[in-house]
Amino acid sequence: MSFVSTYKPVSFKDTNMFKPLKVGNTEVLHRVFMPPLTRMRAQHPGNVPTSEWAAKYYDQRSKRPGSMLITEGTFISPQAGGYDHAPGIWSDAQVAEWKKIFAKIHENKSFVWVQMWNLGRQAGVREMARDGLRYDSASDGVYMDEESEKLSLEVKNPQHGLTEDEIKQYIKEYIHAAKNSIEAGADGVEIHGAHGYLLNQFLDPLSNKRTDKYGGSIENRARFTLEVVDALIDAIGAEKVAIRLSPYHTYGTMSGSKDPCTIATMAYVIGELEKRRRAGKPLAYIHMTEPLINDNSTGPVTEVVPKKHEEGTNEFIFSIWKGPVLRTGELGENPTLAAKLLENDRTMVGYGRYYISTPDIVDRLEKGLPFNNYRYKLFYGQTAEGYIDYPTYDEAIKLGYK
Ligand code: FMN
Repeated sequence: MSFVSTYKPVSFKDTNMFKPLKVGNTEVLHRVFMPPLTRMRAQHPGNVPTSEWAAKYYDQRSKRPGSMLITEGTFISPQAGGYDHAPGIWSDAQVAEWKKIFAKIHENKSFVWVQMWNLGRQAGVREMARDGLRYDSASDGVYMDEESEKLSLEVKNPQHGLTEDEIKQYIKEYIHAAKNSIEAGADGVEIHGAHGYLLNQFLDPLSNKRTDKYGGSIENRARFTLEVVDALIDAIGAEKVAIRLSPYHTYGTMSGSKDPCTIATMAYVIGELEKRRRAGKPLAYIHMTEPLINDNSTGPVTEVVPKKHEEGTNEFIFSIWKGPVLRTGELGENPTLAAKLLENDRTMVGYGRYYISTPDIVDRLEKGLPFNNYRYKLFYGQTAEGYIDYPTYDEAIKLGYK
């Protein structure tokens, strides 16, 4: 293994990166955060985190006091799931394991947010059929692609558009999972509204063909997302709630920037969140996925080759939303861009793949030291290898990294 040598590391010591920032009820001591990173190391059946490994993994990455970590996508209920080795936070057994993980993070004086995940039509349809669970989305039969349609019909679990009662049930499950997260010690929750998962399927007219109050106009398509937001504000308090959005992404067969109206939908949601902020219910932050050509970086199974950023920008959020903004997407390879984003005093920057490979990434960003290369083939899998065996800088030097 070796250090990344394809670009020259720079020190962020004298930028806003090392200024504290209030996020929800927490005060982070620097503006680097670990974005949600699915690692597929939970136990099946039960979707229980493997805490001996996971506690070490999150411990290694929260050693720098005042760091902010967002957990990997975490299912709010079995019906919201569909990957055997991703964790959930609906059961007592899961909460017990998360408690141990969050305790480690807090021992390091760092903070943790749980990403609330609901896959919709990105679920493994075979696994859903095996477990007697529906294959949900906004609308009946609007498949991501031919392959998922074929498989879904083969296993006799056709894509199902949610009924209003089922939407209400999901909202209850979001509340239950959010309360469990707080009980387990989390500092807050991030609603996953991005990357083509269920809430994004409702937001996007390509997957949402409904004719009721959850489909058609922007207001209607945004209704489910905002109902989840409001339910969680009531359940755990606005300062403990956040959301992730990805206006430009086509992952999961979303419109992204192919549809010039996508930004209008996102701007509406963000405007509604700003209204709540002004009414004394401020969400902790909004997390924006940056516009990338390489959609693989939402969860690659092949190596990510950085490409230039596509036309489009998330800057529009600053004219609407006046709270903290988190931004993630190929910033590891683009230090100049990261520095530019940090000039805005409400901004935090996320490093995904390099937080996996570089547990002490914050120290290295401060000192201008190179990151460790990552092994993308080990991003997912039930191994300690590629998970808890990445060295700190000093360890890497001893190991002979070049
Ligand atoms: N994004 C999420 O919102 N939830 C996830 O669970 C999630 N899992 C990911 C798993 C892997 C292995 C990778 C590489 C990315 C994942 N992402 C997920 C996207 C990252 O949060 C991030 O946006 C992406 O890696 C781009 O940042 P980077 O260029 O710094 O890696």
